[in-house]
Amino acid sequence: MPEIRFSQSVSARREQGALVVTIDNPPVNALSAHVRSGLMAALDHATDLPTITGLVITGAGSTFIGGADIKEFGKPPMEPMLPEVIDRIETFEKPVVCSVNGSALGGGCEVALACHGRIAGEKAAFGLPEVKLGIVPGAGGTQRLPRLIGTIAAIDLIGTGRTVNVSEAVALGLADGTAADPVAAALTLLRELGAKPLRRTGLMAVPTVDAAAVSAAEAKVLARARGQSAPVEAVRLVKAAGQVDLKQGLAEERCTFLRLRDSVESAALLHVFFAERAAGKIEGLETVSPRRIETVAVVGAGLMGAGIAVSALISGCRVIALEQTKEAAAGARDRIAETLDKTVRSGRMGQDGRDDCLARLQTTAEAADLATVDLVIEAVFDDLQVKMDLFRRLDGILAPGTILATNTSYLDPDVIAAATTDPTRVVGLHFFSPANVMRLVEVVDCAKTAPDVLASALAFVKRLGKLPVVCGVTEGFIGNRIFSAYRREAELMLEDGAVPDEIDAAFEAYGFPMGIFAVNDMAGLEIAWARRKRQAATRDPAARYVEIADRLCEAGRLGRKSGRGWYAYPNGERTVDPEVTAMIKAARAAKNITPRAITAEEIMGRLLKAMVDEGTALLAEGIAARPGDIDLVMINGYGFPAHKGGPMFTAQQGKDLKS
Ligand code: T1G
Repeated sequence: MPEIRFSQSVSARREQGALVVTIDNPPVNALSAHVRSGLMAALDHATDLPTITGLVITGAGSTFIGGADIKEFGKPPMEPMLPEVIDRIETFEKPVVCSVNGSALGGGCEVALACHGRIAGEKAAFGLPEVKLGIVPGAGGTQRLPRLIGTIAAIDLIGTGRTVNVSEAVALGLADGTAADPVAAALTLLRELGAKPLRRTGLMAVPTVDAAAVSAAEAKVLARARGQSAPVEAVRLVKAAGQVDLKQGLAEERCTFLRLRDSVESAALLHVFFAERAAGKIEGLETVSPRRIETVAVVGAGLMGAGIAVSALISGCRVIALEQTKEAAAGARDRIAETLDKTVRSGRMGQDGRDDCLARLQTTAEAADLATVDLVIEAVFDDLQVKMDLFRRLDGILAPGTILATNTSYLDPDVIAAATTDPTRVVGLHFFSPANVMRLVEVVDCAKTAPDVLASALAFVKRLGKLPVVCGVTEGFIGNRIFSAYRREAELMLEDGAVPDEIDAAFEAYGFPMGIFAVNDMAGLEIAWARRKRQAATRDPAARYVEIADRLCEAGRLGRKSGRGWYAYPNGERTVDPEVTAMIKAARAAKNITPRAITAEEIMGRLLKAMVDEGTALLAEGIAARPGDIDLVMINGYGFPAHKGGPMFTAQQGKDLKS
């Protein structure tokens, strides 16, 4: 059958009397204006030709429809608008069935909801992830989903923005069935539907449900929202679906969608979305092929190493964990197995997946076993001599193509690389703890790192499902340098008149999960103390230096491990300790500082400024390539609230408002 073209991205062919319409708008078949007009034209065509029995809508490539075209946001609206297209599908006189070949997200899921039948291919996924972009569904999702799958499940899906796979979609009633050849199955369903009155989702009644269950589902979503407004609005709209008619519900949804689309929250989350996509793309690496990485060695399987090993195993790699003794190697296997068990308990992996991972794990005390691996990640104690000795030894054992990565947080990877005969194969992979959970990895482009080694490191991190951010060599890389800067500012404020609890409260009210001093207590104060002692000789004597943390350490207050630090922890509860308050007072008195009250607004303003100033310096030094990279590090490594977009985004917003 010849192809009929309706627009640059929408075409169709006749099959078994129906029109099989394909959306081909790479990369993700977003609902750009030409897709919307193409769909309308296809519907017109089917109306005009009485011999056409109905429509099957599908997507070319691996996505069904990735949603509204977010690159059109902020541009003048172009007809036809999506709600119009969706209304036309739902009220169409002939059956319309979608063959969901891949992800049906946002507007894509809303198209599917309006169809009279939905067949899921094996790779299908459904979701309304709008809240992750700071908005709510804008084309009927909040009104049609509860009609189809019930209010409770709709609150969960729309309020969290999570995506469901095929089996869950079928169980929820979101998909009518699944098939290896979804177009063929959709054509069969179309024939069956043709024989009876069409089921129009928007006209269905929302199933009645117990109010207490709705409240519980709502509470769960709101607990995660942490100051974000989109999930709150999304839940409100889903609940309204059960109380008002479709027309009123849709009008309320559209109005909320348009309001949120212009919000700072949405601008921030879109910035994060695009920053994440940009982070993996490095100028000059576009044509560089990464090396194949299938077998990974992790040297030093402590907490960090075990987490890295688990991530690599889950991604399908073979892993060799190297320890110093046979006993330590056995301990490493236990730690890795325990972390995998935790993953099973959390529901993120099945028992079979765990067994499969363990089957790909080898633990050893023989460095010679690493001879043929593709990548070695060193996660031993952060001591320069230890790491240099290790790299020198490995350099003599490994095949020439093997990549050597260091997980150091503060040491100079160029010095570590210099211990090898081939520093071009050395790169930094700075994971965050716990490494099997945290998404961020700073990929350190060392002075001599070869382009294909950097490209391989990036590809490997992405394969782990993590977020790589490239940075140059500097003490603490991007994240810890910024962390040091705002921690220093926080300590200056202690001298100026604030107490730890006030600073932490302001930080947490802004949206960070935990205050600066509480984080310090959790991580332990001794590593920074040791660093300060190392740096004492070279410190600028004219620069303001806050000694309070040193006094705490000298008093044995090393953080939670020692039972007390910036706070006391009676019964595990974080509590203000008068002893610390007295130490702070004494430090002020020793410097003749008259304390003054500092408001929460000033506290947050000063902390943000410290972050932005350090970020600006990192950009100027060429350590970070883009402001968005800095924002990603702060959001994914340090708990900066994503819906505020990161410090650099916040600073830019401030400038935009002033200009
Ligand atoms: N619009 C425009 N471009 C998009 C896009 C979209 N919706 N989604 C992705 N891209 C671009 C992306 O910027 C990148 O571009 C490329 O596609 C590949 O993306 C009315 C309000 C579909 C699961 O939130 O989750 O519908 O960097 O690297 O890993 O209610 O993209 O190459 O230039 O992520 O294969 C709701 C967002 C929109 C889905 C594919 N939809 N996208 O993952 O590729 S709002 C979403 C994704 C909405 C209605 C409303 C993923 C993906 P570049 P990628 P991937």
